[in-house]
Amino acid sequence: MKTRCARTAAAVGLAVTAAAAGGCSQATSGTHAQAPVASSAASAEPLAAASSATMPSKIMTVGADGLGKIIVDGKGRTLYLFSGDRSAKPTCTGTCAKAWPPAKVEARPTAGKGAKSSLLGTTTRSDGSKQATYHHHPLYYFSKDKKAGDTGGQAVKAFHGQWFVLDPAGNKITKEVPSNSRARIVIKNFKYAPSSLTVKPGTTVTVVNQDSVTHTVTAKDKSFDTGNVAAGKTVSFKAPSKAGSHPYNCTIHPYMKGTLTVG
Ligand SMILES: [Cu+2]
Repeated sequence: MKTRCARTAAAVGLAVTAAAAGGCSQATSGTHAQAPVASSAASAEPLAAASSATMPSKIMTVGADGLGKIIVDGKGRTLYLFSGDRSAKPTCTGTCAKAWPPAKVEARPTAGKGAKSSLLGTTTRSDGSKQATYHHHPLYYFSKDKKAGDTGGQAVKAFHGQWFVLDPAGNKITKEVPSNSRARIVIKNFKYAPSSLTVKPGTTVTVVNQDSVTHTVTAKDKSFDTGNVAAGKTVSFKAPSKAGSHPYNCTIHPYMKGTLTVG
């Protein structure tokens, strides 16, 4: 660990050695949940600052609806590659980097669940900052993705290239996101995904039960209730017509909880 950190710091140069050292001590501490990296955000532009709050000290995979397993940061925020990057040298700068904030890091990220440690790396941007790479692809956020699970940048064409999510092997996924997946709740492993979903009033919400037991999606305020959704079945219900937050759970497994926000 020490050898790798020393090498990383040397490669980047004197200017960020202190930052890199900070990253190293963090990496050796074994805790990655809340990276103490806020100090570097002060001089960054607003979007980059927003993304630096979720710097990918950890890279992992999650199942994204309609896309399969994709690469995300430690907080579940979707990461993209840019087809315009022909090598590990990032070419998205200026206006591009405002729309697609680079996943800046201070040290090589660690591999969380599903990610391959050997595919993780960093690259140096033209301004000297460091950006996380996966399978040599510089990683970016999409500025319109607001929360974990958002994949609004998938297959978007912008800045003379196209943007794609990555599979666990580090290859681009070219599939489009199914248009109906925005209002979908998938039940898997006794969990709702996403556990927090925001839809427009009256939207038809599809519920897919991928478990081998029956579940329900039942609003505490009774504004919606799927009733029993048998294993493997798909049902739908209509979201309430008034704006508001509607916590729900499974009447069979009350510890299963989610929130549907209408707004
Ligand atoms: Cu249940």
